[in-house]
Amino acid sequence: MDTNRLSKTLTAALNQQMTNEAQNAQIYLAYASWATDKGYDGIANFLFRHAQEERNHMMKILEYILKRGAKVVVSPIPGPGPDPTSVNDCFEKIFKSEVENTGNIYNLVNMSMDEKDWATWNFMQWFVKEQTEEETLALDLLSKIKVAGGEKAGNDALYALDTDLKDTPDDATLAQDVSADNP
Ligand code: OFO
Repeated sequence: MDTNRLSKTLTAALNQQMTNEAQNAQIYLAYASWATDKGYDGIANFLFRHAQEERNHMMKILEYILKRGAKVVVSPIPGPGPDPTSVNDCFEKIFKSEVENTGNIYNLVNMSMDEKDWATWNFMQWFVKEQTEEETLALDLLSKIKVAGGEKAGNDALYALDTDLKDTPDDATLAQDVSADNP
């Protein structure tokens, strides 16, 4: 009796997404190590925490594949690419990789809709919301570095940013959670 509830195509795509999430964890780990090396301990703290979030995303997908009776394939993780050249570059790269990952998530949503696999479609909605949050967070980081002077940010501004990021919450407020009383 076949107990597998996932198509071959979706199984392959979900396995690929596991690797994408693992690669994102490596990117955050690499950038956190770079930030530590440069003396930006607050930024590093934020990035280390985020690396862990990406690993959790990978685990959620792994668990989902198994729970649907399909096969998990753990693949080699591509490298994180070159280190950032500045704090500004670091945040720009993070925003870019989050936007890319949103594209990967949307593809999975489209595929599950094409197959009318509503269980997978429903599962992926958590990731759609998460990506909106992560893009918002990355955009907030970019705004902060822009206010601090972007590529030209001086030591004082970078120090203030570094101190601020140490305590920055891991989640951003989404538009749907805002009210007129609480903008
Ligand atoms: Fe897995 O959320 Fe970022 O990419």
